[in-house]
This record gives sequence, structure tokens and C-alpha cells, in this order.
Amino acid sequence: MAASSNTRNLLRTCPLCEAVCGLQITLDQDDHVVAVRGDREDPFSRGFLCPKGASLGQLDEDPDRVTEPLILDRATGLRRTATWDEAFTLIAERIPAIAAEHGSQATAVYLGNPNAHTVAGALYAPALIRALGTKNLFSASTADQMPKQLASGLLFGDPLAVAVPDLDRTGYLLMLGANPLESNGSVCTAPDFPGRLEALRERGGRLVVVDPRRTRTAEIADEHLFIRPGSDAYLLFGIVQTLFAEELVEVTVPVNGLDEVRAAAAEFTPAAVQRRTGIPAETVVRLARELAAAPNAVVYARIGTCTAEFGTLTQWLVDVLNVLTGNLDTPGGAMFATGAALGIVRSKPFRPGRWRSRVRELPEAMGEIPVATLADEITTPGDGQIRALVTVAGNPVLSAPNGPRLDSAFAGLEFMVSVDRYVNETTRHADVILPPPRTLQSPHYDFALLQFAVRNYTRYSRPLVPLGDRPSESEVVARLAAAVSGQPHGPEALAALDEFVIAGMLHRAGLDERRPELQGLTSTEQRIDLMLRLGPYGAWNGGTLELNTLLEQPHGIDLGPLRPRLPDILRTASKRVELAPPELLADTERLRAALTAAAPDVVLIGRRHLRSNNSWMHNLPRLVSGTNRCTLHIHPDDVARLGLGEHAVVKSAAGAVTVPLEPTEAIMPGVVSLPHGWGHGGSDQGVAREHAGVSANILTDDSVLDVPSGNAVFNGVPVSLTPV
Ligand SMILES: Nc1nc2c(c(=O)[nH]1)N[C@H]1C(S)=C(S)[C@@H](COP(=O)(O)OP(=O)(O)OC[C@H]3O[C@@H](n4cnc5c(=O)[nH]c(N)nc54)[C@H](O)[C@@H]3O)O[C@H]1N2
Ligand SMILES: Nc1nc2c(c(=O)[nH]1)N[C@H]1C(S)=C(S)[C@@H](COP(=O)(O)OP(=O)(O)OC[C@H]3O[C@@H](n4cnc5c(=O)[nH]c(N)nc54)[C@H](O)[C@@H]3O)O[C@H]1N2
Ligand code: SF4
Ligand SMILES: [Mo]
Repeated sequence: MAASSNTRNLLRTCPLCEAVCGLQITLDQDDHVVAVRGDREDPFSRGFLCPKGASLGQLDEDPDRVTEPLILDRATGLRRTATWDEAFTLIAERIPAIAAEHGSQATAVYLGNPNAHTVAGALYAPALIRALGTKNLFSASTADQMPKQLASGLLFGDPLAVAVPDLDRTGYLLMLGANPLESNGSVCTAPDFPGRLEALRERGGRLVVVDPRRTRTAEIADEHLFIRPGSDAYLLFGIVQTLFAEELVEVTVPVNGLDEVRAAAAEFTPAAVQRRTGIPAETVVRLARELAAAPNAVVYARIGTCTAEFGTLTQWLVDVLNVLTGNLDTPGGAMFATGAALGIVRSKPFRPGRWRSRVRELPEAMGEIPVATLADEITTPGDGQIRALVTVAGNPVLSAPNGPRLDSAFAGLEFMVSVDRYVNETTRHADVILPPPRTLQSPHYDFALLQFAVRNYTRYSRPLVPLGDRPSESEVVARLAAAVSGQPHGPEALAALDEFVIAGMLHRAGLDERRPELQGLTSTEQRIDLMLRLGPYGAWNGGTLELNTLLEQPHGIDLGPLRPRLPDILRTASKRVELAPPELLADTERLRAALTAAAPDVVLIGRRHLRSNNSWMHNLPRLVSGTNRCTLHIHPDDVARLGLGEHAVVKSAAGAVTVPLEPTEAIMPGVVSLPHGWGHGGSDQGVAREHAGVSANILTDDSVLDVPSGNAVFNGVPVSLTPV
């Protein structure tokens, strides 16, 4: 549709999930969104759009969102609006004082998921962490993909070197614990994931889905295998064992540790693991043969297998299998993307566990401490107890295990700041809430997600709507960083920080004198320009890309299919893939011990729905309308066996909830599923409150972790069910 005289069509990347779809947004003369369509000329997303992307306009101007800084009066529990100066001045009074009295370890940061989708999160949150000078860094990563990053760090020497399935060229995809028909894909950036799976099948390829539920993705697969929650490492070990036993191993990349892997797998024969997984031994043997025989094949596993008791072992075995079948770093196998913007250049091999958390002595990974121990660090007295917390784009009360414990821990903080667009279950505890502007007022570049893309691609979007007199989110976070470290925290803090970063990058590249050549309207854009120029395709690195190239091609630029990256991408000391890292071999003991453990009668897992996104899209009537989504999926046999009615009380070691049941044969007997991100009873969001639901993280247990990564365990939680 052409824009009428009163409207205009603009282009922007969708920031709502990892699929990075190009959008064409129609705005009226007052900058309100009239329509959102998929951008057909985007070479990567080719017009794909999902219901969330279509709702971007309503989300952007949700009447319940926060538009001005809010300051909480703790005595009355009331919030008042404040000016930006007032808000930053209060922060500058409080946080440096707490750090001066109790040390910088008394401060902490929690970064939530949308930081992976904002320029502010990518470019300015690191400055905030540095400014606080604390090792108390927590994020949604330890409730999500940390096991994958830890395994990649140990295998390849770099936790950012994550191999993704080469979806468009593979002939065989074994997918575990992912449901891209609802999620649109994760740690595998692939707009129109459903269409790409369809294309795989159309070209004669095979899709096998392993999931305790027959999901929408399982429905379109050639084969679906039900698996007992938390047992994927056993299944993958069974396949590894078969490959060795049948001499099907064919390694095509330089590796160390092959013999150690063979020895570790020896006892996990398909027959030995079948009781634990529920998958017959002959199926495991067949999967091994199929993976070995396919001209190209790839194993991909996601959140269902990460947020589980053996998350890191599972993620490790995924790439072990990709290596053993000759499918790592080859077209149609598991490959590494080449993002256009210069990322973090690691010189030394990745090493986890450089320090431990204070209370539970959990190892750090990538500078982070597990979010599952955030409540411990706030509530346990002593030197280094967290007294001040900054959250940016996160809702850990609903997203972290044992959320109610965090809820009361946050209430006991001396001072809390949240950068967020809503007053929600987490930010209601904040002394100061600093809102980001509208999404359409923010620039967009996918620094992280394009490193995990199934095709090399780049796209930059300028803000579509002017900021007016309010700060960008980048400025908010830059000023916050200044305020917490006692620096001048006016608007000039943003350019000052950018100049500092740009000068450092230019200096390291030996290009100091080229500062005047950087382009862009803002200092943020000049940083992006520099990252593009120094990146793998960059004008200052033998290529042609710079910000202007991207501005001239607003639909995005296709940079071609994934290319082999080994050995350059390796940061291991040996410059080989370290197939048998000692940390992971050690953890196989835990797996071995659990092989014969008694299985709980019923276990809980999660699930996602296309119209929902974690905890923060439940305030849009068009996304929450229709049937209640916060129901417990349960097999009808279990309903009968346990004598349940329409509702049940679900109890775990951590807590109990009452939920409506949704009996379905699409879930295994002995497994129940509840989506997370609900439980908005105390929310300030009117629509979300009407569709409150209950939080799955009342049931999840913060004392149970994936040991190597410290990642939260959301799947395979033992529960009992009783009638209401
Ligand atoms: N039981 C269970 N728990 C889970 C999961 C599960 O599968 N099961 N999944 C886990 C996973 S994978 C994740 S990633 C985490 C997510 O954990 P979190 O990131 O803590 O939670 P979200 O619900 O994504 O909250 C995002 C917050 O960012 C705010 N926000 C949205 N856009 C912006 C923006 O542009 N700027 C700013 N400043 N704020 C913004 C929203 O209002 C909301 O408060 O949850 C985890 N928790
Ligand atoms: N619509 C929508 N899209 C989203 C999100 C959302 O909330 N809603 N969240 C975004 C985020 S933050 C993330 S991280 C991604 C996640 O993206 P995905 O990884 O695709 O997430 P899910 O759709 O939850 O699919 C996980 C699947 O794992 C299965 N599962 C549970 N336990 C096990 C197990 O032990 N073994 C196996 N093999 N399977 C298991 C579940 O039944 C479920 O079908 O989605 C992103 N996209
Ligand atoms: S799939 Fe993800 S990126 Fe694409 S329109 Fe939907 S929410 Fe946006
Ligand atoms: Mo996530």
C-alpha cells in the first residue's frame, strides 16, 4: 500500500525477538503507527511478520507504559513523576554513598533479555557495569543460554563463537528442546524459521524433533520423539556411543580429545540410556546412522535443553556430534556467522570460574554470577552483601527461579533503579524508574543476534520518530553510568562516553588520525560506523562497509551464505577444537550418578506461545485475547490417575500454585507444562492484570542448577499434583 499524503512508510528492524525481521511501518502525521507489514525487500526476512511484530505499534504506545522518570516514596508506596535531572541527582546521591560506605561489591546489576535487542544494551550497559565496579553482574543469560556459551567457550576458546545450524543448506536437522514455530528461533537468527523448515523438507531433507510435547514444530516434522525432560544428554551420549561403536566417526576439523570422548561415552549405550530418556535403543542407533549417512546434517538444541539439570553437557554433546559426523564448519552443518560489526576481540582462551560468588561460591562465567543466587547475595548479611541494585530491561521476579524470594529480597534493598518501560513485578520495588523512549524513537542494530545468524546479513535502522526533548535509552544508560560513579551526569555524559570509546578503538587500531572521517548524526552512530569500518567487511579492514553503506540500503544487505571459519575463529591455546574439556568430563560423573536415580512421578516443563513474549507483552488486548494461555498442559491419563478436576494445586520444593488444567495428548504422561512470565496480579498494567495467570517461577527451585554454568533449571522440576 502506498502511503497517503498524511502517512509515510518507514523501515525498521523488529526488536521483539531474535528473528530480526525487517518491518515496513506506516506512520500518520502525528507519528502514530497506522500499519505494520513485513518488509518484502528485506533480503533476509523477505516480508515475514508474526503477530508480535504486527503489534509493535500498540506496544510502542501502550497507555500503561512509563513515559517520565518515576520516584517511589517508600513510606507511602506512591510514585511521582520527576524530571530527568532530579532522577539522576537522586541516583548520584544514593549509589556512590552506598559504595563508599560498603564497597562497590554492595552494588549489583541485572540485565534482562531486551538488552540483546537494544543499542543501549549492547553499547552502554558495559559502561554501567564498569562504572559500578562490581563483580555482582547478573543477567537473563543464566536463565537462558549460558550453558551453550560455556560449552562453546570450552570447545572453541570463545563463548561468543556459537555454531548455528546452516538451516538453508542442511539435509537433516535433529532439533531438541526448541519450538521455533512459536518462538521464531533462538541462538539461531532465522527470520521465517517456519518457512525455512518447510524449504528443508521440500528439498528432500529430514526434520526430527525431540520434545516432551508434540509441539507445532513437531507437527511439521518428519519424526517426533517424546523424551523425558532433562535427559537429552543421555540421548546424545547414546548417539555418540553408537557412532564410535559402529565406526561411523568422521572428523573433518582439527580436534583434541577424541579418545577421551569415546571413553566418556562408553557406558552410555543406547540400551543403558533408554529407561532414562524413554526413547527406544533402536531409535537411538537409527538416529546415529542417519546423522552419519546424511551428506550434511546438523544437531541443534535450545532452551528446553539449556535450562535443565545437565544443560552444559547437552550443549557440549550437540557440538561433539556435529564434529563426529563431519558437520562442524561445513555447509549444511553447524557453522559460525560473520557479523559485520566488530565484536569483542578475544586474545586469550576463555576461562570460566575466575572468581566465585560470595554466598554459594558458584563460579562466574563470562563475568556473570548465576541469577539463581541473586536473592542469596541480597539477603545474606556480611561483607559484600548487595544493598543497591540496577536493573535494565529485566523482570527477574517473574523470570528467575523462585521469583517470590527475589520479590521479597528486592523489597529489602537500600536502593534500586530500573530502566524499564513498565511498572511491573520487579520495577515496582525501584526507588527510581527511568523509562526508555518509544521503540520507534530508538536506533536499531543487532550487534549480538547477527553473530548467530543463518546467513550473513546486516541492517541498521535510524530512529523513525524524533526524540523531542527526552533522552534516548543510550543517553539514559550513559547518564546512569556517570551518576553511579560520581561523574557529571547531564546529557553531555553520552558524547563523553562515546568519545572515550571511539578514541580507544581508533588507538588500538592505529588509526587515531581518522577520527574526522567517522559519519553519523550522533556519537552513537559514529561508534556504529567505526565498528562497521573495522569489522570483517569494513572499509578500514579491506572491505567496503561503513554506516553510509547501510543507510543507503535500508532494507538490509545480504552478505552471503555462512562461510567456513576454522581455524581462525578458534581461541583455544591449541588452536584445535578441544572436544573433551576437563570441566565437562568431570561433570559426566554427575550424569553417570543420575542414570540410575529414581524418576519423579511428575515433572514440570515450560512452553512458549507465539502471541506472548516472556513477561512483558501481556498488556496488549490483541495479544492476550482469546483462550487463557496460562494453563497447565497435562496428559488425560494423569488427570484420571491423580483424580484431578478442572484445576489442580501444583506443588514443588520451592512453592505451590493453583492452575487451570488443559488436558492434551500432546504431552507425555508424567510431564506437565506451564508457560513462564505470567502472574501479573500486582501489576500496574490494566490488561495484564485482567489476564494475570500464575508465575511458573513460584515452582522453580533456585537451589538446583546446571552445575558447570550455574544456569537455572526450569525443565524437569519435580512436582506433585492434587485436586483443588
Ligand atoms: N520458568 C521459566 N522461566 C524462564 C524461562 C523459561 O523458559 N521458563 N525463560 C528464561 C529466558 S529464556 C529468559 S530470556 C528470561 C527473560 O528474563 P527477563 O529479561 O528478566 O524478563 P522479561 O520478561 O524478558 O522482561 C523484560 C523487561 O524489559 C522491559 N523492556 C522491554 N523493552 C524494553 C526496552 O526497550 N528497554 C528497556 N529498558 N526495557 C524494556 C519489559 O518491560 C520487562 O520489564 O526468562 C527466563 N525465565
Ligand atoms: N512467542 C515467543 N517467542 C519467543 C519468546 C516468547 O516468550 N514467546 N521468548 C524468546 C526467548 S527469550 C527465547 S530464549 C526463545 C526460546 O526459543 P525456543 O528454544 O524455541 O523456546 P520454546 O518455544 O520454549 O521451546 C522449548 C521447547 O523445549 C521443550 N522442552 C522442555 N523441556 C525439555 C527437555 O528436557 N528436553 C527437550 N528435548 N525438550 C524440552 C518444550 O516443550 C518446548 O517445546 O524464544 C524467544 N522467542
Ligand atoms: S518473528 Fe520476531 S522479529 Fe519477526 S516480526 Fe515476529 S517478533 Fe518481530
Ligand atoms: Mo531467552
